[in-house]
Amino acid sequence: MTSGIPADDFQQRLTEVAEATEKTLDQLLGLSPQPGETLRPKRFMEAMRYASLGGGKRLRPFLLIETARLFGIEGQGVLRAASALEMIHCYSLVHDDLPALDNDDLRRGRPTTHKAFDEATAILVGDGLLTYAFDVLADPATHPDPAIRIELVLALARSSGIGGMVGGQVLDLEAEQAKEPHTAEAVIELQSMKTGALLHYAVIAGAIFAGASAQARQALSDYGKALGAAFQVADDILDVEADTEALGKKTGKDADRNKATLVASLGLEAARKRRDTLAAEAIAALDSFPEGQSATILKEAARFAATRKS
Ligand code: GRG
Repeated sequence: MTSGIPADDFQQRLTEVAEATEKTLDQLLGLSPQPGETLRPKRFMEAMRYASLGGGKRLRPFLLIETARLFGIEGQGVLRAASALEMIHCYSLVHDDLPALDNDDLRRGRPTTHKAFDEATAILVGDGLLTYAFDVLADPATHPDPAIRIELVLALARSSGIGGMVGGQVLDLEAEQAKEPHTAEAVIELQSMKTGALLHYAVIAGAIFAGASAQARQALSDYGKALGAAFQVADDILDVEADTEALGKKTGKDADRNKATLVASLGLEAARKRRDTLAAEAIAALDSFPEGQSATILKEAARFAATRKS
């Protein structure tokens, strides 16, 4: 599972991308209305910023940006697409933490949005981030070619919507009520939707942005699927092994809530093995690319997704 790049270089690049994403989100979430908007309510924008700024690993933006960089594409447009994706992720966290869903008080090491503001505001923050993500992608400032913008929008809708993240969340809720233990196959499918689809989108969006060939997209798709699955098994394992402070959210809650996890259906040791196998599969999927810095860094990202501590 080695990728040949020192972990420090990966961490440094992850930090750089996180800072650039933070700056772009900060600009996008300003108080000035855009053409076609009337005004941006002040307290609501504070809540939008609270939910999006100052936290998170920014792994999804990282994957989008580094995939585009694999094809020599960088710049403000890519950062806007990466920030739009992060908005969808932040909306999912805000809504997932709501009393009607997971009812969590802690996220990214601080009070959840509905705790820091109120429940109605948190619902609207999710709605606002979800809508704004598609606004940002559809804006010509993101990419001059309308065909590319439509492709980015469509793929994000498919990944985050009914048959992707939202559908996965629905299956997750249904699984909590199930009397029988969940089969590993059912958990794998649920997780590929709930968490995997958005991580897969991150790499596919980078490839769309760069106009990558069908062959390159297939390799990246295989990489994204394996990485997404490894990331979620790692999440299941962290819920059992990590402590709340390191993780920045409450741990041990999966078992309490009868969550469908691979630790529950396979056991801890088999879940660890599956996580490592998936990370190795993700790395192997990139073997068809020349050994440039970006492919190497994407391989390191797969290792990171599997072995992260938070
Ligand atoms: C509410 C529509 C809706 C969907 C929610 C993704 C999701 C579906 C809920 C998030 C709950 C959760 C903890 C899922 C497990 C995997 C996951 C997405 C963890 C958080 O992602 P990280 O680790 O978080 O990338 P940071 O804070 O680093 O951005």
